[in-house]
Amino acid sequence: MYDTQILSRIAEVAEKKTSIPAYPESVQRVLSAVQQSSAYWDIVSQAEEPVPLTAEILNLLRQEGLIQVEEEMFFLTGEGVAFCKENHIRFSGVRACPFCEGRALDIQPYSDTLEAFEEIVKQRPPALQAYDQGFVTPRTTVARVAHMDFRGDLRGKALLILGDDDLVSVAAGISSLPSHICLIEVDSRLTSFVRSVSREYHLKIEVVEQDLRQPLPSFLLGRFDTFEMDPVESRKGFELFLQRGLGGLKGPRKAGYFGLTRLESSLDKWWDFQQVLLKNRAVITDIYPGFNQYALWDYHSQTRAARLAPVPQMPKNIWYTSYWFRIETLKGFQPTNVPFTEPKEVLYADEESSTT
Ligand code: SPD
Repeated sequence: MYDTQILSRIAEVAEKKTSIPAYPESVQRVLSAVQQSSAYWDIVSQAEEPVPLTAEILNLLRQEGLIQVEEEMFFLTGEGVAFCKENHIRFSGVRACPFCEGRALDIQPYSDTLEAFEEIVKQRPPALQAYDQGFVTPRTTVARVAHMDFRGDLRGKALLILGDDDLVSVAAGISSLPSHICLIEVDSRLTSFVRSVSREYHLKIEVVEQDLRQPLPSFLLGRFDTFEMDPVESRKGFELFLQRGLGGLKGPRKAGYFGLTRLESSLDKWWDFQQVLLKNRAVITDIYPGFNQYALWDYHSQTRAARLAPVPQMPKNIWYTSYWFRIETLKGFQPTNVPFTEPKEVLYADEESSTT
């Protein structure tokens, strides 16, 4: 008979060490992930717990003799196998649909957009850690466009994009579907790139170079049907991005789209995000797990995630993914439009973040 208290004990110690909420289920998820894969970054990806927590849980499971590391790969020990069997902790064997990459959307009608987009992005600027950049794959960007169109939020609609290393403005422009596209972006490399692509391909993207900590300029307030963003995931960062997105919308029953990851935000933090949405009279209509797949970024070795890794491995496959949300505003929503005055650091980093 195995001691199931071990899961609670590990969760308790991991939470104490990382200051990230941990549950016996967090430990189970890591044990299940080790059954799916032996490579560290794949385990992190599949466990879907904040990266520092997964790293700590792996360390503790190793100390408890339930997992072992051989040539930098993770395996259950004999004791670990018996423990998982006894406690019904196992990988189901079900994987996301390879055709749609788990997005439940057919992007075939956008294949011309994808083809042109893939060509254009060959010249894109590399991701900068300073702005938490790390762009999604071209298929992901085009899938975002497809999703907005699928839900009736793109065709003939005015689209506001808040920060765009993913280049959604460009893909939406190539699709020719929106009536208007406006991008607000702080990074001058990206504003120059989008301006030049827009000129060359006649995409008519309005580009405003501005830090989102500043209020939206009045000419952008209440002008849009839809907003899109991939926000930083501190609580304050999310709220700031959301305020700017909502500020751009024309009124109730307009839509917003954004990504949230479980690798830098615990479900407890998600609860806070959802409170912010509710407070702002916005309701979640769609959530797609694993929709956003992020290409590996050059600065990986300089991240906290890399420093915390129990083995000195570099990721070989895409490991960073996020859920894709659609929200709608309801009667009574009243966004604020005030400057963000707190130190910049609180926007980017908290105890759960590890790649910013
Ligand atoms: N810093 C790594 C890349 C992360 C890109 N931003 C993801 C934010 C998700 N909301």
